[in-house]
Amino acid sequence: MSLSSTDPEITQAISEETIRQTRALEMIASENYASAAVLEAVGSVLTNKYSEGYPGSRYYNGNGVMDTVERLARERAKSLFGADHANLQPHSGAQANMAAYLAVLDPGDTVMGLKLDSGGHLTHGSPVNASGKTYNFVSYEVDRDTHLIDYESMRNTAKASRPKLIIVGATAYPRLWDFAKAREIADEVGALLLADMAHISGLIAAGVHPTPVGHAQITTSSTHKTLRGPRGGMILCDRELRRKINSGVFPGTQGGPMMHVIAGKAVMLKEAATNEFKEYATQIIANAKTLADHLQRNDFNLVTGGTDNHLLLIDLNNRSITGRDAADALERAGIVTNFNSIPFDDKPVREGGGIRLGTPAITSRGLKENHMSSIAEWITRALNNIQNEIELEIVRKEIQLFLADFPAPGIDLNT
Ligand code: DSN
Repeated sequence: MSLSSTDPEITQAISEETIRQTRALEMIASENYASAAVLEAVGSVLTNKYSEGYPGSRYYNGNGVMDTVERLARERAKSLFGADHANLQPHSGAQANMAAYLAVLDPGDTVMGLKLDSGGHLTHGSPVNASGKTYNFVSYEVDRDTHLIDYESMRNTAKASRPKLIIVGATAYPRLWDFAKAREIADEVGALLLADMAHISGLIAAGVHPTPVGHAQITTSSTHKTLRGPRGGMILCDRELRRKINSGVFPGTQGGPMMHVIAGKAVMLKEAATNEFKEYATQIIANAKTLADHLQRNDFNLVTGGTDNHLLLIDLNNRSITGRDAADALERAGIVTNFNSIPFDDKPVREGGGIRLGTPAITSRGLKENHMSSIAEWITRALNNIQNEIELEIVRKEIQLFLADFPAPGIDLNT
């Protein structure tokens, strides 16, 4: 029986969400459109199977096909990123991080991560997250003036706190990382280096952002951001850490892997090795840089003064509005973003002094540099009129009309 005949409410919700995803400018930096092939794999019968363990060593029978799927995913990840070992079982980027910590740390160990308002992630030691509750996290920050990662301060903090692990990577940092320098610092204090490349893994796969692999002994990622796969996570690591990392995932922090999602990850990894993917990743950065230029011309302040990757962080301090109010007005105008803390923010986390914008999803729809001036104008009009519902509605209609020429990958509105 089809979903529409058994469950009209869920059918209706999926249909509404499909329309929402196609009619708005999707500019959340961590979101994207998975291909039809990825969606097909994730919606397959592989969801029915229990596969605890790893290829060739499972706790349940009937896993021959699952071994093939997981081996394909593993080999594709190793080849794409040049890694010794890959584990595709983490259910998410957060799970990948927790499994990696369990693999190499003991409770109470000191770990260094980027502070949340400098662009860090919850799992990099936030006190409300299991990472911050289990390990003794110390933070490094971006430079107070440039808002760039300050490697000298990273070195000084590392020397003072002697961490066992240093984490590099962010959710809201618009510039390139110097992974070689971070490894140098980690070596100086005898720490392991973990790179959380969740946001930039698609750019790294395409070779348009420096890779942490070869510098960080462990690299974690989600698989659905710039990589454009199904929602999930993965871990890459040096050969020597292979067993510890595998145990950290299963049985350390997870039970049965989601084999349907691992199949989707395998499909995504094949797509990410193509020339088309390289063009897409190159275009993401070109679009972000062009959008940054247009927004700056319209008097928006960007954290670090621009971008080198897929995201921009607007500092709203010169506009007297909070990130939350700005993001809400943008949504009413058909531009979906998120409010975000900015470095040294004086606003509470749930208000945010800025908004984060990303170009991955709009690039997947085929938008190019010449479309960025229109997007900057729509953002400007919306944020100059956050209480003018008529103007917000006019912008929303203009965007909807514009997007009709750019079908969203993986979405067939005729079915
Ligand atoms: N929630 C993700 C993001 O939006 O950056 C990080 O996991």
